[in-house]
Amino acid sequence: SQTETDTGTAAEAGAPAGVRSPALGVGMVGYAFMGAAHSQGWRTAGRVFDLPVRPVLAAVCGRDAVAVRAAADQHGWAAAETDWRDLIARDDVQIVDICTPGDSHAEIAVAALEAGKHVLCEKPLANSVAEAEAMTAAAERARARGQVAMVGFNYRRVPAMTYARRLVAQGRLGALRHVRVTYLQDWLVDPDFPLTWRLQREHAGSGALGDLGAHIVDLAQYLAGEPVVGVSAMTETFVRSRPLPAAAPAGLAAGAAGAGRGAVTVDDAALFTARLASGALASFEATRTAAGRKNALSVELNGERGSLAFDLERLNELSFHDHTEPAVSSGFRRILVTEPQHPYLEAWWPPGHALGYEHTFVHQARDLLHAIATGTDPEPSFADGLRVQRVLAAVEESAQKNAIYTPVLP
Ligand code: SOE
Repeated sequence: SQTETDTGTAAEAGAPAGVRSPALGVGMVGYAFMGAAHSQGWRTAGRVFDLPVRPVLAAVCGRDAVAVRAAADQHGWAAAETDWRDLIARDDVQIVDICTPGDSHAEIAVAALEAGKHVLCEKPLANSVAEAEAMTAAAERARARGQVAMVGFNYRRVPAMTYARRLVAQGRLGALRHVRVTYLQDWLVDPDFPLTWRLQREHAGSGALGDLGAHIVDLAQYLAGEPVVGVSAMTETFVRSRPLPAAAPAGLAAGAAGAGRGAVTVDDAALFTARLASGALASFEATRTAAGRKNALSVELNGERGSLAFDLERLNELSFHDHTEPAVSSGFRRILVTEPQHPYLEAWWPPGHALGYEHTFVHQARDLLHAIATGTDPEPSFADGLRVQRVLAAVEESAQKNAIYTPVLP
């Protein structure tokens, strides 16, 4: 059964004044870009949403004692640890939030689940299918004990995406024919961007594929409500060696280059077509070398009865075309997804007062806490993360065979 404490005060937990729901301590491993984003989610969720359990930012963990203490102060964590095993062992930590590179996800997640903790793990779930399988098996065993494990595909929690899923599930698009998704960034255009962990297979598992492709595979499967069953893929590494970094840079910042160069062991870009279980066709493009594209995630779904289109750079908007309307007056119309009836919006600002990237992490924290409090299966679960991992593996296999169609499951 889940361990709950009620030792925190409402002020500590960020609950609205006068509200006292049980507190759950969060321990976060990693504090770079994703750690900062998750901290924002944990700090804000209880101030905006009426939560059945409220998060307390108990401790953050990183290897450098001085830097992790500074991160704790900056992001509002009560304590700092330098060994993730000590973080997991803390009595005031009931949720372990993993924001480290992929090479440590499996070890930390399995240990945390076995120690009786709930787990939130950044995407991609792991660096290999075998690791993702072990994590999913550990999550299933923990589920029987009342614990919850969720993978951080935060873009499901853009209100327009959650609403799009609702429209698809209601049949407003009818049978899907096409799913078209792209995720484009440009921080690797510069050939002198240093060789950080995201460019090393042993740390990141893959390149644009796991970093960005994982998001769009999850989004496509979530929005369509069905799995990818096979892929035909090409990947490319345009810049094959890069300067070694002088020091570990934070987030996507280039940081200073040191002496010497090292080999890039992951893809810069991945392109693939796919079949979904229903027979719908999909196309995916993930790259970190698309000059001028900063965080450009786009989705289009075409069905028998209509279409939906979305662009993350205009994330409060969803375009919808209802093909059952008379052709003379139909066409794509812009829905401003800021009404209180839209997902998550009941707790935010009045209509038209837009949300942004950071809010997806607030929604993620909210949904995890609801799953814990109500004992419901979390979404996306580790099993969802594993489904994505299998698609990534099939993409790599297909790319190695020169775009030969590769089934996701044998
Ligand atoms: C880097 O490409 C990155 O930080 C991804 O790792 C995140 O998952 C994405 O949300 C933003 O870009």
